[in-house]
Amino acid sequence: MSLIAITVNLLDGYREIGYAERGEDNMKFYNSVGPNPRVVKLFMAEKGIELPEVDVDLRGGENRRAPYNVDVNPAGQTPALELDDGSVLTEITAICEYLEEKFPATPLIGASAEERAATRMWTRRIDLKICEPLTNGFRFAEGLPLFEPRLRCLPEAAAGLKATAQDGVRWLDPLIAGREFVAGERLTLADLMLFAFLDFGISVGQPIDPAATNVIAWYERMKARPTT
Ligand SMILES: N[C@@H](CCC(=O)N[C@@H](CS)C(=O)NCC(=O)O)C(=O)O
Repeated sequence: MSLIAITVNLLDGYREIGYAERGEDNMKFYNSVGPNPRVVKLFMAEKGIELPEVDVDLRGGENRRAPYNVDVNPAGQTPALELDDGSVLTEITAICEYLEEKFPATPLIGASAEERAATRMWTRRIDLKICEPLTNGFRFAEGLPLFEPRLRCLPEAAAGLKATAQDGVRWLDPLIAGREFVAGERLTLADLMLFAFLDFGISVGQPIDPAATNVIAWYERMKARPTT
């Protein structure tokens, strides 16, 4: 956090009378379509954080060209969070961890070491078992025309990746039986990530397996939240 000078306007000019922390209102969120930016948007909405936004034209490939992939994110992806000192954070879990520390009210990662560890465990499980294969299943099939010029695509893997994501959903299903949220009785980053990606999956032809009744009931509860 950088400091800004507090000044008073005197007859002979401005005089510094102290310093204050530069506010979070100097942060800037690079947004676009897609489930990854949506995770952070949901995280901010649940916490009541509002930041200035820059809309990146992902379909037009703006994220893969200079200046974005030089000045903002060398990985050429969204989202990104520019901090008030001008540095840039990327990777949705890192961005959410940062926001949690800056805005600890309404904890979505956790208020204790145990809660934070549990959230990170569930977030990682959901990312690896569901989000990654679901997204790559899309990129290598329906998304192929958009993604083939951008990254190595494995169309032959698409069906297997989609099935792997459904395996992950079926694996999760009995584990959340009787729970309000993925990690128990509190809303966490794991819920927001799972919701954003399952909702995206539904929109691109990867519906939730109807046999996963606990996940479907959880999804409906999440969908009814005012923030989603
Ligand atoms: N691991 C990254 C994934 C970011 C990502 O895949 N973003 C997508 C949007 S949902 C993207 O930029 N896709 C366009 C592209 O790769 O050109 C994160 O956690 O932020």
